Amino acid sequence: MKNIKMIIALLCMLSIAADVFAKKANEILITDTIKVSGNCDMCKANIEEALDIKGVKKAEWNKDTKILIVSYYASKINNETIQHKVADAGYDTEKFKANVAAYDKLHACCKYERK
Ligand SMILES: [Cu+2]
Repeated sequence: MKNIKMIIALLCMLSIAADVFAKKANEILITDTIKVSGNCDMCKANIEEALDIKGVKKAEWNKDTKILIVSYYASKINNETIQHKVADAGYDTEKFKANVAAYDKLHACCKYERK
């Protein structure tokens, strides 16, 4: 009897572990491309650092194309929040204008032309 209870308990734990595992595997990874204003390698570092946050798996900005390629988990973050984070760091995105105070604080070489 004791053994049966133990086995049942063990099976329960296993099924919980399997559930957690399944949820992890089911996480939807989205990759978006977003146009972000900027000039140089320092901008690249700033933009990518602003996206060093929970839910973002990878962020890469290209200074020549001004395109940010960002991969993120749909359950943790969304495109809009990501663009907000970039705008908060002082860079215009497709959707949001940069935070003015943050823009003013950018290094002289990073002060891209604002439309
Ligand atoms: Cu720069």
